[in-house]
Amino acid sequence: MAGAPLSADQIESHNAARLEALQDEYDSLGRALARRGVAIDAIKARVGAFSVATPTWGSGRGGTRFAKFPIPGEPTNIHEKLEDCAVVQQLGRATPRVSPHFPWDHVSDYKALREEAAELGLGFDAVNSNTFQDQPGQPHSYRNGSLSATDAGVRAQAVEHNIDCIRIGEELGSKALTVWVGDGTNFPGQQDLGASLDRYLEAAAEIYAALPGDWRMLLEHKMYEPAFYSTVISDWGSSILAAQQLGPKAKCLVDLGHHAPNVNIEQIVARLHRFGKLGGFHFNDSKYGDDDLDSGSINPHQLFLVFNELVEAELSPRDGFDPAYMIDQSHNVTDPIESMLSSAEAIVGAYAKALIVDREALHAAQAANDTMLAFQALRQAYRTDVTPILAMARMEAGGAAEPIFAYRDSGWRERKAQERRPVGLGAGIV
Ligand code: PSV
Ligand code: MN
Repeated sequence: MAGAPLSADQIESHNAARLEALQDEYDSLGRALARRGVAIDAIKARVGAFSVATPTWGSGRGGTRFAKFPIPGEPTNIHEKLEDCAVVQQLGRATPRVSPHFPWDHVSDYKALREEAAELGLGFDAVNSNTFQDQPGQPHSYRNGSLSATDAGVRAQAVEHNIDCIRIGEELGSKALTVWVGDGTNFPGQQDLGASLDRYLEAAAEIYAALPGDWRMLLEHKMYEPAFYSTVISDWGSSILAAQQLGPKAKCLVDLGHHAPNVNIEQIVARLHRFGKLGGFHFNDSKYGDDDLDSGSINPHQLFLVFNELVEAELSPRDGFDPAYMIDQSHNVTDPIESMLSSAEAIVGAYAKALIVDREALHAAQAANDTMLAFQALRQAYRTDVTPILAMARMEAGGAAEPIFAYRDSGWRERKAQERRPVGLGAGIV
């Protein structure tokens, strides 16, 4: 890779020191899996082919409503964000694309930005629009909503911004627009619940009409925040209805943090797939709400169950099944590069575990109503430590056996702390 940010020699010596032990662990796991009828190399190949996009906004330190505590050397512009995402890709090898957010990542020359990313070994994933914040100089405010606003001028501005995002995405080589609106209400009676959705649908149809033929529009639902009484696209039901009304290029995006507590997200995944509307994911984890914590840090089992449904979906594909996998997290207390490395590994690991489920045994137990054996089919896969598969796949692709340690040893952040301008104080991101 021409413009890789870290020294390939350093990664090589990191790997050389670990290769013997890793090979031993890989071979031992290979024998254990072979006894279960699973070929470890085939799983490694699937793992190597899997990828998830990193969010440009996740490369800076996030914050809460109360404060943001920046770290020295964190990126302050899209160019530095790309560099950090390239570090994640170089070491982890599972994140070859970044998902940009506009206008946060605005530049004057998108062709040059695409080349800059390619030099770093990166491409662009779905573009995200932002009609949940006002921007300097913008004629209309989003204080009363955007695509669902009562004011036609506000709606037109929000539509135009989304169309601008599509045009930018075309220059960057993206193939999807992710639309999340913060529209909603805090008071009963504040808005007509039906009419708000009508206005949203009408505006979303204008954006849909501007999609290039091979693009998808990903509708992201969210139960609450910033609106706390009602949200226009609050749940997967509203999302799928909107996607069905808009047309075949509109699909639903599941952000793992955007549901009521205890909701069965894997079932939502299965339902959306059943109707050919599963478009993508924003991976993260949560303890209480939309916490945007690192993927798999709180509930790795849920992540596994989501991937179990995705592997089932791969086996019985519906119309255009090709979900856009993206991370959407806010890294408030860690180095964002480390969090993205750890999250990508958790996501790929959940996929690997889902791949080694004995599906024949699972389906037979389901057909026979043998609850315990069905559960055991999942349990056996879930408790398998797939770390050697992930490490071997990474190493073979030029990444690091232990990415976080390799990253620490690289001294990247310390170097950037000397070069980059400090981040100002302020509140966090949404
Ligand atoms: C909203 O909470 C959200 O999940 C949407 O995906 C936004 O684009 C992103 O977070 C902004 O941080
Ligand atoms: Mn999201």
